[in-house]
Amino acid sequence: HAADAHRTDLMTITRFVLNEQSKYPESRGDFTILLSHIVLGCKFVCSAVNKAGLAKLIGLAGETNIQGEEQKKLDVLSNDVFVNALVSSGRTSVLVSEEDEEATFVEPSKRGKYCVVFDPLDGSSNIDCGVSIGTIFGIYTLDHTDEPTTADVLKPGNEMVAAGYCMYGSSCMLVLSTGTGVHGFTLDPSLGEFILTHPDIKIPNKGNIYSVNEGNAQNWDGPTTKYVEKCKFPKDGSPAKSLRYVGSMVADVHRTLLYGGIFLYPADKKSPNGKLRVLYEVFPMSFLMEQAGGQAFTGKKRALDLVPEKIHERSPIFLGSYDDVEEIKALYAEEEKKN
Ligand code: P6P
Repeated sequence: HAADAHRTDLMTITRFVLNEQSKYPESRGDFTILLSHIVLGCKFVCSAVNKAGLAKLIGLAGETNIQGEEQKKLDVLSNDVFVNALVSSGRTSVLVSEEDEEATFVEPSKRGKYCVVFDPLDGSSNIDCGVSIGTIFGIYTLDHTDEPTTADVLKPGNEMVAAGYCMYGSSCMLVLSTGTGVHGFTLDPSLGEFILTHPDIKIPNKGNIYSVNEGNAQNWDGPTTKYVEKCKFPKDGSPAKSLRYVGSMVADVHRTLLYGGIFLYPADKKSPNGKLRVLYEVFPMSFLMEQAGGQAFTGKKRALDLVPEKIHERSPIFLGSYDDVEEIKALYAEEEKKN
């Protein structure tokens, strides 16, 4: 039977996580139940995003439908789906969403031992031009039985127990780490199941792609300016790097994870903390990069060691291939010595 195992022994994401969780004898399947609700949300969003192009015809997602009702924008719709799925899982106590100004505290009867931070539809401004967008999430455990507060999610990324993203592009891919490596699952629409297609993803130690919005170059600080200059005009005779920038974090990070290289959203004069959000963009992507053998740096420290003070706090971020990030860390260290 081994010969056609890939056809008859389907490793679905649920089965994969059950296998992983069976390593922890004390686990009672709570995480698996939580994850199955996140997966449900991703399947819904995948279907809605794929229909988005038809929205104008069938009045969905931000259009006025034939009854003249204002349909919800896709990112608001996605947020409602994820909040409802997470609350109904009965495994969460605190939720932080990019779409909601305040954290959601789950009612006592439905509380569980996890806190989830997420961006339900990151890069949603790219929907109308068909560019890949995605859901990004990170998971903390609740380590007390008192009333939950925002303190339960204002924790360093190094306390996250799992993180992942789902990319809605030419195919729907869910990339996940529960702390034992990074694994990629592709949605098989005919089965409605995410199937393991990329086991144990490792990012190349060095890449030849840099990914940054060059339009902000006039506002960058010294080390970032020097690093990008080095990518374009290498002094050591090595080939110049290629620039690839989609402008949708999930797409840029996914390419970096698979092909190697570095993704940068630096601080600049206009935004001293950069643009990307710590809890549900920087931390989950940094967690994945480290689990895949890469690293993530804020310009000052290891990204996962940041301790956020506000749930929508931003941070500069440099993440990707280990050796590439080392180079920009050295430039920031040099700058530090001068000051
Ligand atoms: P800029 C999308 O709006 C987003 O939040 C990320 O997905 C993406 O990496 C970044 O902003 C792009 O920002 O300033 O380059 O357009």
